[in-house]
Amino acid sequence: MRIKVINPNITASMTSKIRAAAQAAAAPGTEIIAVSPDKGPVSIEGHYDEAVSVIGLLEEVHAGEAAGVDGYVIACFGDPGLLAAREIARGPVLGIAEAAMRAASFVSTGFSIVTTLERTRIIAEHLVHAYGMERFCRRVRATDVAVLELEDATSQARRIVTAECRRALAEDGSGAIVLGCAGMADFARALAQELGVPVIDGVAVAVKFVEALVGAGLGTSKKGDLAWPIAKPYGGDLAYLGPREPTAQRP
Ligand code: 2AL
Repeated sequence: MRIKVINPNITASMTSKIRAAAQAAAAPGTEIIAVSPDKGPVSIEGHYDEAVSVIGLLEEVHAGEAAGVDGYVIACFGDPGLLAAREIARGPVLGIAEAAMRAASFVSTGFSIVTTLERTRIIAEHLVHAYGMERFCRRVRATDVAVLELEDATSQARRIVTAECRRALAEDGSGAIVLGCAGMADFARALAQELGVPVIDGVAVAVKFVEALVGAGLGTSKKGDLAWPIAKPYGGDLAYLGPREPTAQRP
């Protein structure tokens, strides 16, 4: 089975970290293809960053479809372009935020999300509502750690995230922690040991969920709003993204 894990920002060190987390989670027969687009923001910390990142992300999904990839993980906690990516993919496409929240709901009755900036915290709250996870998510907490600080070994990011997780467990009545950024993937294992509760990195659980779905013979429904995009010309620099007839495009 081949799973393409897409970091929608262009920071190579973060893609390496995401690759390592995905490979550590993957079953022996799973090949992880971890990539980031060649265009877009260095980090995704707001709606605008997300919107611009989606072009490069969709290019990677198109390339994955041409290569016959079995499923995808969108490795950014905003789950940018998730439904658009599902429209153009045969197999399952999972975002790390949705995967992490659903995993947390299996192992606790309530969890806290610990994320990066205050504005990202608000976006994560939107996702909690979009995914119907209000009954499980007790609180979303910001750390004011910028995404690229997570790539800087000399920064205080790890210490700050750990302290916020401790506050979450003390104050929120939560039984699990969801890490609210792909750049925190390498914190999960040690944090779980340190805190004594499940600490969920969305990259790892999204890989496991894709393996399970593909293994169960499940792909993205092509009935309704996730059907192939309607064939039509697109103009200007984006003409190459114009949807073609599904039969012509995907035999
Ligand atoms: C993220 C993430 O996972 N990758 C990125 O660039 N920004 N999420 C976040 N909450 O800051």
